[in-house]
Amino acid sequence: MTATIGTAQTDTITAGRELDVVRLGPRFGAELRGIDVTTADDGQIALLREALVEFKVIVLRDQHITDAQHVQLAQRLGETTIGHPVWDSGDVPDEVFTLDSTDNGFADEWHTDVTFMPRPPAGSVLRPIVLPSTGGDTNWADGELAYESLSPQLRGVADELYAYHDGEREFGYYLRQRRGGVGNVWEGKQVTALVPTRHPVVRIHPETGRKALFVNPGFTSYIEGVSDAESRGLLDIFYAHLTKPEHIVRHRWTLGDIVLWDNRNTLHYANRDYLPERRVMHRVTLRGDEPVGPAD
Ligand SMILES: O=C(O)CCC(=O)C(=O)O
Ligand SMILES: [Fe+2]
Repeated sequence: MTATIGTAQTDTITAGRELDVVRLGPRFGAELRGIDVTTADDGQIALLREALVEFKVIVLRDQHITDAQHVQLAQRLGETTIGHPVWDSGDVPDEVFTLDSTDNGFADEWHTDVTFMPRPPAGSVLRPIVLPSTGGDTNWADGELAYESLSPQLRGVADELYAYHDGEREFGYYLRQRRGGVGNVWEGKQVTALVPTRHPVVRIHPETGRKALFVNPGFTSYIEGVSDAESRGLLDIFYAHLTKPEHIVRHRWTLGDIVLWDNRNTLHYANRDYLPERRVMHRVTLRGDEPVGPAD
């Protein structure tokens, strides 16, 4: 399988079949055309999987699928997880996580999905169910671009650091009040508490070997082994750098879209600018591995 990635706006990647690639930005993100996920053959799915690693954020359009087809697509791309470690998404398949603005389902803080668990998802597959007339765009930041554009000196510091990620602030109250302290079964274990988990600040991508800045304001609570002030200062520098406009692509949703992202090297943020209109999204995540850093 070859992937021809040039500097033009439109490239073609080939795997027996061809898919057109329209870039979302100069460095990452792409819309793939010429695939129908309900009828795609194995070659096309392999190409989609490869494009996901290559471009980090993939947009597909005109895919009007059901939850079952959404889960099937994810299962063809990897191993699926349950929807979420603690969230009860209601009357949907176990693999589906529902974000409904009428049930406090917002994502207006930069985050990487589920980094508060030891094995955060490798990827996420998201589609809109209800969209506001305008607004509710989603933004992704590229942690590899951010790492590469840090000064070499700070890259050297970051390479050595570890940080704790904690789901308590976001989901602790929900777990206790809404679930009575009994969440879902994640990685074969019943989640009854959100225990801070330690990850490298720089993550080496298991498939490409590339390094990404792997901290996020949603879940990272502090950097290990430095003072509180140093931890806050370093995280502020990393967050401001990760979310520089040059490191971001933004998607304006239409019903029928599917967006897939590599959750090992990106962060995302959903604009909360459409209230009182309603927005509902369904997400299925792919099982990931334990993050590995340069010092491991
Ligand atoms: O609603 C969105 O656009 C993104 C929500 C989110 O953070 C997610 O699906 O992981
Ligand atoms: Fe998310």
